[in-house]
Amino acid sequence: MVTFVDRVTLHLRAGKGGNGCVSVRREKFKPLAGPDGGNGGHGGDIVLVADPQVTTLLSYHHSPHRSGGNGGFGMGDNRSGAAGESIELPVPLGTVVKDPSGEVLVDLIEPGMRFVVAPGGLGGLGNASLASPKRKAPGFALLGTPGWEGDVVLELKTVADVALVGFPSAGKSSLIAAISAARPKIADYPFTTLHPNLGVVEAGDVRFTVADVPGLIEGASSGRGLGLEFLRHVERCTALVHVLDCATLDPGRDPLTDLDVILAELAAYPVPEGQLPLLERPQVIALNKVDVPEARDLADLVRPELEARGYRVFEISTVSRSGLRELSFALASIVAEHRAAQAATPKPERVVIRPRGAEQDFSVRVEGGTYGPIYRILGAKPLRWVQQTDFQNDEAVGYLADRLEKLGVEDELYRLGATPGATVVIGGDDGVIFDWQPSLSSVAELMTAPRGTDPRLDQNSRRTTAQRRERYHERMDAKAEAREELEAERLAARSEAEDDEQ
Ligand SMILES: Nc1nc2c(ncn2[C@@H]2O[C@H](COP(=O)(O)OP(=O)(O)OP(=O)(O)O)[C@@H](O)[C@H]2O)c(=O)[nH]1
Ligand SMILES: [Mg+2]
Repeated sequence: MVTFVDRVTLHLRAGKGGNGCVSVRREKFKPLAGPDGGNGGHGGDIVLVADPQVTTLLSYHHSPHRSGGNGGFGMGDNRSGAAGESIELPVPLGTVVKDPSGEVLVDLIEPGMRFVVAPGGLGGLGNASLASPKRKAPGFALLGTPGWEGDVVLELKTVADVALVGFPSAGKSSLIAAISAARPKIADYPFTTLHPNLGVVEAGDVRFTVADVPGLIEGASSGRGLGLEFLRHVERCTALVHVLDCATLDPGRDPLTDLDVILAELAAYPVPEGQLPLLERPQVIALNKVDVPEARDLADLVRPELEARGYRVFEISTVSRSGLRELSFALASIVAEHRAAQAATPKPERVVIRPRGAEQDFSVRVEGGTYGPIYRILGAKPLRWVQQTDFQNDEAVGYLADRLEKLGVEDELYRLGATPGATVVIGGDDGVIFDWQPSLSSVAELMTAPRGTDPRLDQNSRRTTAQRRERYHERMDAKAEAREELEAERLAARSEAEDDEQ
């Protein structure tokens, strides 16, 4: 069975960037001829592409986990790592990409539109690229950063010019089948259509798309029948056609009451901001099934009333095909008029994607902790720099400190009252924790240290075993003292109590 899938959650992992390489060129009489470690390759992106050939999100429903290729590691002799393979995911036109909280990231409505939904990680620089006049022979390289990882929701909204709405079995699917090449399921029981069908209609030199929507009933806006959920597919339509069944034998139903019920339901449908409410769009009426004699009589009866209410009315039959041509041409002219008006007015602003975290370089948040305040550094740059740092390598850690200093992180910490030894965390819950040792940039620049070292790190802040042992004894002594004091207090209290008793 083919299921119609109009909403899927994708679990994405873009490729990781390759690590940079630390390498030193060797020449015959010059064993240390300069750094030549190449850069790591960038991780592969995951890109969504609006593809007119694709009509459903089904393939993502079956395999929602997608990942990009990892970048290759840099190598000696200035060889860069290969870029990770990017993957392209074709999606139907009209796919809306949202983050799990429901915020729209992009609306892929034009053929060929591309959206880098998960950017790959950056390749790390090799030590050749990190060399500078001040740092002639870096003994470290940057690590590749992880690619973007997370979930996005794809939601398909059919992009149709004209929407057919009406009660179940009014003949919406029959109409679409009669005026286009679409072959939807048609049957004489309600709710035959469980998902919108799309057909392309050609009338004169106008080509437009028509969608039918699963039948609506009274109370659809509160979830009866299939509800109004499917109306989101026609949210963007230019015009509506009310398909009214003139041959129904159901008690209490006739074209006029049917229309009023549908109008009430449509009025309850909230369109997204910036779009015209459904009932303010052009609407025409198709009185269907006039091949049945009683239906034709009824159509003739209600027609004047509908026209008096301002509607253009077409009497049609999808069986005898009468009236279809007139209806198609009328719709074509509405669509063409709308398109001309659209072309004349400047295009509405396209969805702009906010670059994540680009508003500010970094921010420092002071949090209260059991052992004094914690200074939490947040921001895209510091987080990336931490990911790029090889914490096994003192020089790489020194480089990180330099970068943070240059960004102004140290100044900000001073401003917020951090003192040497304060706890500094870079990142969120899984951030990296430091004891802050302020560096004086001027001092750092004056110092010339041998390759592979950073003098600031030589001031080893870790206590030696002897120091630790000393601290331990001090603590034990203090504890013993406290215990003695308590004991003395207890005894004093007891003797007092005994005194009272006597
Ligand atoms: N006599 C006659 N019967 C029609 C006409 N159009 C549709 N029908 C019949 O009406 C029934 C319902 O048609 P559908 O096209 O499935 O109706 P629908 O509006 O798509 O219904 P749902 O998908 O359930 O909302 C079918 O048995 C059709 O054969 C028509 O012009 N004349
Ligand atoms: Mg149908």
